[in-house]
Amino acid sequence: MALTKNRKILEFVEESAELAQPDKIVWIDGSEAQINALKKEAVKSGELIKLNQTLLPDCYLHRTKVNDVARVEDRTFICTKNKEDAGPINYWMDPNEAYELCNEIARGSMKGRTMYVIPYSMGVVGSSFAKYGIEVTDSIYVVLNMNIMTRVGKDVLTEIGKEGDFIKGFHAKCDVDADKRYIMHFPEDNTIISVNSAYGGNVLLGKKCFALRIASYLGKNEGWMAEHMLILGVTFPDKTKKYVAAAFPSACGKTNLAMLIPPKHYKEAGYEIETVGDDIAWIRVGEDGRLWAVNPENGFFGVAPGTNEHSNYNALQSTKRGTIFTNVALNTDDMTVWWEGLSKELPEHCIDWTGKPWNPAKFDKKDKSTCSAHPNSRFTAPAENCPCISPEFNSKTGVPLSAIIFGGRRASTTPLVYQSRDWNHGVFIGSAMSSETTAAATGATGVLRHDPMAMKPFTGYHMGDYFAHWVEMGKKVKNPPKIFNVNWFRTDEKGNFMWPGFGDNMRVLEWILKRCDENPIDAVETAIGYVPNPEDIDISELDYEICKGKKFDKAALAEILTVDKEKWAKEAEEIEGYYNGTIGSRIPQELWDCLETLKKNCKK
Ligand code: OXD
Ligand code: MN
Repeated sequence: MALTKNRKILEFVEESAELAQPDKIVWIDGSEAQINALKKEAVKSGELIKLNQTLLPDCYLHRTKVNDVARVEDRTFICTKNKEDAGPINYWMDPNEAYELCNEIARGSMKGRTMYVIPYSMGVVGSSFAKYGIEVTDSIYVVLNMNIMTRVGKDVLTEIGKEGDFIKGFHAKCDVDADKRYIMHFPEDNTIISVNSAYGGNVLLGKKCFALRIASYLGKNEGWMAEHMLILGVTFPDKTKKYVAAAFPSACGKTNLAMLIPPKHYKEAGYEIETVGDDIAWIRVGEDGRLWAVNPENGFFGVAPGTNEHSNYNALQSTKRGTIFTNVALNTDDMTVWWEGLSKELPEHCIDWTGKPWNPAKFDKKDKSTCSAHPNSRFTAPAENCPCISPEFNSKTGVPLSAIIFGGRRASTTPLVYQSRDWNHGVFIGSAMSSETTAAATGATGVLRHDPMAMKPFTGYHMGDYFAHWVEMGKKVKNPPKIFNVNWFRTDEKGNFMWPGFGDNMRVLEWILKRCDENPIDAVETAIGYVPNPEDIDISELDYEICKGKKFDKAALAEILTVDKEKWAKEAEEIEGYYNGTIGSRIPQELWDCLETLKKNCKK
């Protein structure tokens, strides 16, 4: 039975049903009884595998089709009336053509299936940040994941009310045919359509599709920002707190930074980290002239491989109950899960992510095809499980930001950390970000590509206008956060990482926040911005081997803080090529000016 009298919602559901012709329509009310019944049904049909309920209570494993394991950027479209408005780096399709194409694909596709209607909220229901969506889908997996990742249920419908607006999301898995897979966004119609996929990033429509692509477009028009950023809080020994948002491309360690455990001597001194979010931040200007951020999600859709007790204890703990694992290995000895990097010892009896017995003797960590878990295998875990979840997680106003951090995977050139000279220079740094590609999207991995503000795959409009929006936002904030860039991934000539990363990133965070003090710690002005004096980064009690027998020391720190002007002159040329050749005409003058300054500084 329909759970609302909102005419627009009823029409959307009716139209979707007329098109897809499901046998049955089920409204998701968010009750435990309904969710439990769906889990049972999914286990019965084989869509979910029930895991060891003593060791992993209420946890399940799901396997996608082998052709459906990551976001598909080349099949993800922004469908604006004018092609120009989607911009030069989004795939574009004419909206009429896109609707027609998807309707053709989806027609009758739910025959013999049930269509679920999911009312969900991005943000705390009833808060001024919150935005609402209705996703219809023929996948129980989607319902159960949405129920973890967003706030689902009747109270969302009550908030939308009789007349309220919402984002329409239509998902039909069809035959999971990769050649007919489309993820379409219609920002001018507040609509998303996803067909022929069942992989999280393509089908949990609240996440990338709504909370980033559609929301970034809404943010531009309404004067706020939707960003691909984690949010964390740092408590200092004197019990004061500061909050930071950080944008790194997919699978570059946002979840790890958001949940980091400080080194022992920091903990003993009283430093603590709390997690507000690990992937998405919605940011508004507060009445106090600062930027305030909320995490619109309700769970973590984290990358499993590499997650272990040491790399991210808090993430691992978050997966211990109420979690859905996707494409990890099944340890048949005790019906738990395993993935590469979870433990040093390899389990003897596993079924790999494709459903076949796995032979640990053949495992070669350099050959992905021998892995038991897919490199982009995931856990969908409730945020409330996280031992370091922030008390502000459910705040209706969000948290005030002291710093914004950009970062990517760069083997060379980019120092461990540097600070922009001012807001616009910070926007320039974000706009010029490049990073090596990862398994989060289909295509080659390890290829250096531009990924401005880590938003290349997620901006719902023209990237030049997006840069201009950042510049405009800077004019509205009286007390803007300071902007920084970090690079945890610098390597030596043998390819060894030169910085330990993980918990030791606390040492860099400390410097960043000291730069945000009223009386900031000193720094060295360089061609690209402010770099720490090496003695101002605490490397005490750091035990890290850069390469065989060589310990990380002051000299190694100085090396990863160097700014090589020759390399940066080349980088500036490269950025100019990207600006001119790829983004083009809509780049604001303020950023061109920053580029000129960089070029000049590198010549001096
Ligand atoms: C994600 C991604 O899943 O960025 O968060 O791909
Ligand atoms: Mn992401």
